[in-house]
Amino acid sequence: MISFEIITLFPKFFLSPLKESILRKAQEKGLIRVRVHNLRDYTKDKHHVTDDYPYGGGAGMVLKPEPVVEALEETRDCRSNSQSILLTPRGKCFSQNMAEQLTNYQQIIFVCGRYEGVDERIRTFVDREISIGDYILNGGESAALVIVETVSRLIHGVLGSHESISGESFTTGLLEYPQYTRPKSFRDYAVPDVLLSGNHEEIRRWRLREALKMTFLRRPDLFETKMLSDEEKKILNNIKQELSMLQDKKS
Ligand code: 6GU
Repeated sequence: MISFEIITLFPKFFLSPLKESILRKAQEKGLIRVRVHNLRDYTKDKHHVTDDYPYGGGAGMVLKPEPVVEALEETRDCRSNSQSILLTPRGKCFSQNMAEQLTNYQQIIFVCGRYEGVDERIRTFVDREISIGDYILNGGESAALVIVETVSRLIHGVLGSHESISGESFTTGLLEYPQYTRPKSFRDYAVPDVLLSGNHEEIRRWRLREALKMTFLRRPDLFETKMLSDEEKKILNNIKQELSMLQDKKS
């Protein structure tokens, strides 16, 4: 069982996302536990102040260190192998690889930063800093949900067999091949014949080719890190030839 602890100024933000679908079932099955902690509960002053004006002046407020560090220390389970994460646009960019690493911890504690900033000294009290991409959110709350969901679905038993992850993109290192369901023809757009052929080997090869083509066209950067099998190399070369022939015809 992996425990996620989320330290936030906006606990209600998490109410419905954690009560739906796969994350709800994962909690009911006891595979994950998610607890949301209100940062204001860890203040010691009468007015429960969590932020203050920045020294040196400037716009916006800065998250104070005392409540955050108090929350981290009260939440951390010393008996389990625990990882604390500050969510901030300055962090290392989240990835499927990072999610796989995080499944090795028994407890993951998130501190949701605010976009105006957190007191710099908070950074020395967390194990790492993570961002979920190159854009600015109002705070780390959405990022915490993204990471909880990504890590949870890697835990054995969270997905049913029909939702299996073995063939999906970023597991194979390729973008996914196109999928179709009924009807066979929709507004003059037909399902590719090969998928109706019942020939499993041909279908496998078609899907691999489409996945390689999609990746080559949209995310060629993924090939920089992916190891290709001999079959994949052959198909990819064939795709490049085909595409360059199409180019030649146009010009
Ligand atoms: Cl973790 N926080 C904020 N405020 N913005 C972000 C982010 C995190 N990741 C991407 N943008």
